[in-house]
Formats: sequence, structure tokens, C-alpha cells
Amino acid sequence: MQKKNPPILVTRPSLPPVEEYETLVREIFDSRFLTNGGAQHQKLEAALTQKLEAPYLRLFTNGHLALECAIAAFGFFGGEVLTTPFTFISTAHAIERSGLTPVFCDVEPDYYTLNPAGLEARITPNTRLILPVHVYGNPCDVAAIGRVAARHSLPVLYDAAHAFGVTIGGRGVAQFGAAAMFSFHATKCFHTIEGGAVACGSAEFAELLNSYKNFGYRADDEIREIGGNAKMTEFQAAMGLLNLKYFEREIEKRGKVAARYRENLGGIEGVSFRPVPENVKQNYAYLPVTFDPATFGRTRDEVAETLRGYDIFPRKYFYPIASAAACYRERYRPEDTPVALLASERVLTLPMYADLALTDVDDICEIVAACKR
Ligand code: T4K
Repeated sequence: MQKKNPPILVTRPSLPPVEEYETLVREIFDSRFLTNGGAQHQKLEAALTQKLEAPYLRLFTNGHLALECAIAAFGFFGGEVLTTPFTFISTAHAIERSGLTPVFCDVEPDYYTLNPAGLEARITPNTRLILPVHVYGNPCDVAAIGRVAARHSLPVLYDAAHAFGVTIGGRGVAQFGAAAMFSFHATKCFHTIEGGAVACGSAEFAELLNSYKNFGYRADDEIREIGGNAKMTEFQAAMGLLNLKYFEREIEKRGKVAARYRENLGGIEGVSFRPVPENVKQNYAYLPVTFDPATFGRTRDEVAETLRGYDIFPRKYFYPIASAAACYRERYRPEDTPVALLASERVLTLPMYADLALTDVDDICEIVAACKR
């Protein structure tokens, strides 16, 4: 097989027709309102509140600052946050940068989401918050996590960066926990170039989010919180409005790509996919595949290297786990979360995007299958 030209990257953002974006950009130019909650922002906030079935929703300039503002809105002064190390480093950084301490708990072996079974043992008088991640868009066991949280009167803030559009038993993921953060980065299945949102269950929390993203302003002459700047611009919101229009088509196309991968690789010993729970509507945000070197005969890294030889660039999301990152490893032992550690050594996220040709999926799978020993 020839090298891919152009190369195939792990993802490629979908874009609306450029003429449609031009129309909205003209509206922005005419209005001279570029940021700070203009017309596009208001429309997108209303549309996403509905789409995500969120009681309240506030937009942000990116998912990371959305997470930091959400943590700030709880108003803790130090303490511990139970979270997963098997995530993008943003989750741990948001906790640490908020003056709190991440306590890394292990994930469960099917979905790699926070294992509710291990949570209770890690709760101390200093625990303030549970911050699970719907990693790859696979929802956490929200019922079990909710029960642990209720028993100990702890709030739950979901990092739903990957879970836009995912529903559990017909209910949007935004409805679980005290709040949920979504990322709208260009690499996500719904994007606003850079962007994010926090959904929450109370009007008061939503007011705090507005304040923390806008320097603490409650009114022109009233600065109540020590907030920062995390506002979404009109150009981002316009992109979001158009991408929202095409979102269902996006998911349909991604679903076909995911099905083709499963069809091609599903029967190979040593290759496994995350199971799909019956009551979950997926968004196919990522295509994580786990390679067991004992039965596949090759390591995840060897498979990645082989693909790179064909100019196909999968990614090791999420390696290293947060507790093994250079900035955390002196304070943690990655072996304390063995399931997460093993996942970080075995998972390869293969290219996944709406416009990935099924013939390219077939080629990727052929190369992967040929790695087997
Ligand atoms: N929590 C979790 C669980 C998260 O996964 C994330 C972000 C956050 C919180 C924070 O949300 P944000 O603040 O980002 O909204 C990417 C994304 O930048 C990041 O949003 C995402 N998670 C993370 C999992 O992946 P990188 O450093 O891997 O991105 P990069 O630039 O290497 O891009 C990946 C591939 O996409 C490349 O092969 C190139 C391609 N690409 C990328 C961009 C930006 C394009 O083709 N076009 C583009 O415009 O972090």
C-alpha cells in the first residue's frame, strides 16, 4: 500500500459551507458587536440550552476555562477533588490551578470511566467535589456516582468535553450532576473553533458562571467575584450556530465510520472496542481501540509506528495518565490506578472524522490487521 497523500490525521474538523459563514460574518461586521454577549452568542446559548436539554447553560471561550470557572463557582477554599487520571491533562490542571488537589481514582475496565466502586474509599473530610470524565464520549455510571455523591453530600461536576449530544436513557448528559462542561474545540464533533460551555441545574450557579467569565461583574458598577475573562466571541458563536445545523448529519457520518472499523477489526484476537451500552446514544467522538500485546502479538506503540509509516497519524489519547505527567508524577504513583495505567499503555485512538472515506478506513484496518503476529 502507498503512503497516504495527503496524510490522514487523527481528526479533521467539519466545516459548514463557507458562504453560510460569510453571511453571519457580514451580520457581525454590520452590528460592530464582536464579543461580550452579542446577537450570535445569545442565539447559540439559547439553541444549545435546548439541544443539550440543560436547565441552564453558559458559553465560554474554551472548555478548559469553562471547567476552571465551573470549579470557581462552587466556592471552595482548598480541598480535594476525586477524579480520573485517564483524561486529557486539562481536567487535572483545572483542579490544580483552582487551588484544589486532584485525588486520582481508578477507572473501570470496560469504558475507562471513573469506577464508582473505588470512590467511597478515597473520600476524606477534605473531599469537596467529584469530577468524573465521560471519556471518549462514553458516559460514566452516572447513577452509581450520583448515589455515592448523595451519601456524602458532595457535588458532581462532569467533564463532558467529549460528550456533546450523548444521551443516557433518552436524557442528555447535561442533566446529570450539579454541572457539566462541554468542549467545542475544533477537534470535537461539534465545534465553535475554540469554545466550551457549562450546563448546570441552578439559576444561581449560572449567574456565578457569567460572573467568573467576565471579571466578576454582576452589573456595570458591581464587581462581586474575582473572575477572569473566558467569554466566547461572536465569530465563534456564528460557527457554532452553523455546525449545530449540520450536527445530526455529522453524527450519522461518524457512525458509519465507527461501524466500518468495528466490522473490519472486531473479530481480530487481541483487538477490542469499548462496548456500547443499549441505553446510550453515542456521538462517535473518538475511535479508541485497545491492543493486548499478549494475544495480538504487537504493542500499541508498534501498531502506531507502522501506521505512521503510511503517513497515517493515530494518537495515544490518553498517554501518559495525568498522575504520570512530569508536573504531577513526584506527588503520585501511577500504579495506584492500575486499570487507567494499563489503558494508557494499550489504547490507540484511530483516525475518526465525518469526512474520513470508508476506503481509507479499510486501508487503515488492513494495515492494523497485518500487524498481528
Ligand atoms: N477535558 C477533556 C477531557 C478534554 O479532552 C479537553 C480537550 C478539555 C477538557 C479542554 O477543552 P478545550 O479547552 O480544548 O476546549 C486536542 C484538543 O486541543 C483538545 O481540545 C482536546 N481535549 C484534546 C483531547 O485534543 P491536541 O494537542 O491533541 O490537539 P492537536 O492540535 O494535536 O490536534 C489533533 C489533530 O487534529 C492533529 O492531528 C491535527 C488535527 N487538527 C487540529 C486542529 C486544531 C486539524 O486538522 N485542524 C485543526 O484546526 O489536543
